[in-house]
Amino acid sequence: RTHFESQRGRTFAMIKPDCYSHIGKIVDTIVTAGFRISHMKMAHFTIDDARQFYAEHQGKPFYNELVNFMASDVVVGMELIAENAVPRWRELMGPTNPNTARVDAPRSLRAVFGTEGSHNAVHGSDAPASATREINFFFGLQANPAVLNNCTCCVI
Ligand code: RTP
Ligand code: MG
Repeated sequence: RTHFESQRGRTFAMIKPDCYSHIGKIVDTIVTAGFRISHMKMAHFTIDDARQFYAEHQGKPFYNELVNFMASDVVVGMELIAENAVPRWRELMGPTNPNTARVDAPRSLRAVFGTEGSHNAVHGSDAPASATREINFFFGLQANPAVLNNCTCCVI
């Protein structure tokens, strides 16, 4: 395995409930940016699902609003494969707050599709370990070394 290949990884991406009508454009942006979408699923979180998914934020002032928002309508979860998938997806998303994103990263997904505050269009894992936890939560999938390292169909 080359060093380049060993950097290849996966992340969990999710289209939040405010962006149902923009699924096509967001998927197009993801593929055009060079990610491989290895799994994709629609779901509608219960309040308890949303609480578990964002458990790290329990007790923060925005937690209840975030949980209610995430359970308010359908979401689309994706496992994305790319070199340095976690930071590359976060870069494509842009800063957490859409208003900040519009100033600092005007072409990012949150700048283009986010409205304000919690309604920021997309989610992305903050570290490889978070990606594993979130992918297991959403799909129940273990990391597949064949997909990560030997998939000749992936031109990324
Ligand atoms: P995410 O986990 O959804 O990808 O977002 P993130 O890493 O950029 O931000 P994080 O700190 O993990 O916050 C999770 C989500 O909570 C909402 N939030 N609202 N009003 C606020 O101050 C505030 N801070 C965070 C956002 O929906 C954020 O994406
Ligand atoms: Mg986060």
